[in-house]
Amino acid sequence: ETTKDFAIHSVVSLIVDVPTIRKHKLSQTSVTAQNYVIVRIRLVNGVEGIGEAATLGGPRWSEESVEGIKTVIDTYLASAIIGLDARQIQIAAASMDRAAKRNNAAKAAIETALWDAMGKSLNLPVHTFFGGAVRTKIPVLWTLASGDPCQEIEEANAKLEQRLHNRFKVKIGAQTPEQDIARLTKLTNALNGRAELIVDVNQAWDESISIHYLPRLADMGIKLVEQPVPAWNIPALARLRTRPGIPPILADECVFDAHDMLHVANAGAADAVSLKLVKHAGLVGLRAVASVAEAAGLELYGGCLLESSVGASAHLQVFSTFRKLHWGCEHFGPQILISDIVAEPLRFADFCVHLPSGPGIGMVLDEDKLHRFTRA
Ligand code: MUC
Ligand code: MG
Repeated sequence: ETTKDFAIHSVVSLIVDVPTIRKHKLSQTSVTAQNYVIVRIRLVNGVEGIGEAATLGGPRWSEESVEGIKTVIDTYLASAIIGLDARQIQIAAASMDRAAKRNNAAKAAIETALWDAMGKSLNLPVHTFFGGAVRTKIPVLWTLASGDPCQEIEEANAKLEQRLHNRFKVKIGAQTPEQDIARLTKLTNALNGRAELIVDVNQAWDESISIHYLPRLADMGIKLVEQPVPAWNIPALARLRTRPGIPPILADECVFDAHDMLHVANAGAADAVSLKLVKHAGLVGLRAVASVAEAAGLELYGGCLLESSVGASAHLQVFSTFRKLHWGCEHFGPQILISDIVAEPLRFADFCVHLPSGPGIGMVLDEDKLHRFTRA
């Protein structure tokens, strides 16, 4: 095959809204549908690569919304890569960086589609390009986020019974800390050693609330606390970690790029980092952030933004190559949708999500489902 075969012929972006099976409530927002931008990149050789940019409640979890992502792709990023060789991902990424600052979710969706197109052209799964998978399944948690402890206990029990999940992440911070402690007490009592719990505060607390409540979370047996304070307050995280009785801290919104990771590691502000394509601008960026974390002795956590099987399988292509993935992953997203958008969704069994075996990211779009959820 000639280089020309791999030239990028077209870039199409679609906004897709998929309802969730229940309301998902975070500290700052609540969603009843997941909004994605699906990117389809066609090469001159006829192969199509796909990628996904996930958001959570419009521009509330981070600054990017599906409307913004689609506009940036259609107006700036598509023209920056059309005609380039899809195998030269670094050249495409540099061209996108010249065309637009940040916009990491938009860039990640395109980069994913390029890796997928390359993998499908060469008949190789994308993890091959990242050194090859060292595991074919990854422990996966489920997030409890209805806010109603009775519903949450029922949901957790069902997941345990079906052997789908035995670690749960509880979204807190939408209520007062006392209300959240009461809710968590009900959950820990009901689950009583049958499952591990971690919490995500999504930046809702400040340093003094954290000083008071983090030791109480540790006493309850909470294994990990994600982003208790605002993303900017890295010094507070570092001070909190020097206090006795503080559970391990997971950095999420305070780490977007590798520079952020270095800063957090140097400050001693976290024990682990949540890795997400939407934050790191693509698979290469995700690997880079993970490398900085590994070099600093931080643990890796496979993060998500409630992706469909498209975005989730892109993450798994890199997560599967880490020699150590201490906290497993949280790619339960495909299971919270009323329907996936691919022909053969990711498989969940034995408390794990399983790495697909097909070429590229291992996913093929289901055109009917995609059409059903595509925004007019
Ligand atoms: C986040 O902040 O971690 C991931 C899982 C979930 O329930 O919310 C997201 C975002
Ligand atoms: Mg988080």
